[in-house]
Amino acid sequence: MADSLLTELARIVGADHVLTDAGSRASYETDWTGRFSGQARCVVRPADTTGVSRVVAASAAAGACLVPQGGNTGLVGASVPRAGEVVLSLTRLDGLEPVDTAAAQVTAGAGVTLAALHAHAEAAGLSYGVDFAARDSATVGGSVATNAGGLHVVRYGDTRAQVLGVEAVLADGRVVRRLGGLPKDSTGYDLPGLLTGSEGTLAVVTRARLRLRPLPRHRVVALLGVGSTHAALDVLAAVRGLPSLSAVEWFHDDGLRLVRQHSGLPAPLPAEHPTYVLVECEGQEPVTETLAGALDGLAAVGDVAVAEDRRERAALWAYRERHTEAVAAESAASGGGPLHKLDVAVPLAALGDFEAAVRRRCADAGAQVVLFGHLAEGNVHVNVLGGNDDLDHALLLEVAERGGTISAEHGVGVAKAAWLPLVRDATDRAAMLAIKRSLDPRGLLNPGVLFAG
Ligand code: 2HG
Ligand code: ZN
Repeated sequence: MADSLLTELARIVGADHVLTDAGSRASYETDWTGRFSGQARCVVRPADTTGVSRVVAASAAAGACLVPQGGNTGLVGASVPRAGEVVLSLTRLDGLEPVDTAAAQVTAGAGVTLAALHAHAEAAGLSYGVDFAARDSATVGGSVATNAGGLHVVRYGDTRAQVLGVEAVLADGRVVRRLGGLPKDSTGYDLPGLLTGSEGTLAVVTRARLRLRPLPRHRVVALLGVGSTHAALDVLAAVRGLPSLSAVEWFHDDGLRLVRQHSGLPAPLPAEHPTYVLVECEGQEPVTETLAGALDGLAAVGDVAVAEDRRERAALWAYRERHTEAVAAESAASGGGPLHKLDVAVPLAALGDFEAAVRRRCADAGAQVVLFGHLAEGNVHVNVLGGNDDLDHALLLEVAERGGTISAEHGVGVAKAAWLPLVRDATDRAAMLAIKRSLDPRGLLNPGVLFAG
């Protein structure tokens, strides 16, 4: 049967950029984890904002639902189709405007990868404050849509803290544009702030005006072996006040074992430890002495490796950054059922107790769990090999009971939509739904994401 929407989309973007056959659609239809997947009516790849606007308008006229997609590195099922939606790929919107060095800002297209954004900023002597392991594929649009956090929130804040403006296509195809980048502007509602973290449910982000920072001239990374999460928190307390502090990450011996097994990396420290903390400092002046001073005499620290040189720093970061791929490889190799990834955060005062409860529940369920994440924010990546929804429910209850959040930086997506009531009460959800309904009254944008059913 002829699909007149496909004909119309091909007229807008060119037939080469409307993917209809199963083979060319496949990589857009399954997410990075392989856990979320569905069939798309087609994948459409406009080249610019006008193209996105026309695609959205044509889809709306046909009553077709859209799933916006960037680098498809999301982990909550928000960027893949679920029931025959049109996948709107933004990867061709990869334009980077010249860096405004006086304002320390840049405007980037939704399809620019984080790696390309970093390189562009660095070439102008500046840096972008958000970074994470999926940088080579993850895009500006996707990171704005999820309000991605990453490795340096302790210093620079999350993506929302970098977003000075956005350009976005509304559900009917009209374009809202706020890219002026004025640091002071108190005229009305903060639409860029609202669209940041809206997971493609309110509008399609096409460009973002982003804050940049001075490029640090000095960096140091220390990997510390400690006895427990409580000891890791002692390290955090000791470094928290350093103005140069740019990351405090943590993982455990079980995660390190998987990383080494799947990457072949050597042991990072002479001895093995139950828990590891990675601390990074950066600044315009040398930072190594300051970090050493803060750690000096700290009883919690068993062993330490320090790196200043770029290559050696990357070598230490690899033990933390390669957890995601190592856990995925282990899950695939063990064939022990689906990998459930819960990105949560709890108040630091509850972290040790939360960790114990998670380990207990997973052991009782006969599931293997690997915990790692961003210690400074109490952001735990709970990776359950052979997980299931009942166990997710029990674990997310443990989070909520401690005043935590069910999504710290990956978004709610479809993965956590059913659990939104755990952390957002009825009034709060009604206010969010009112916003959704006023901007997308027909529910065409990313249905099933954020709000279940
Ligand atoms: C990270 O911090 C990412 O490495 C991925 O947020 C976390 O794989 C995960 O669970
Ligand atoms: Zn993370």
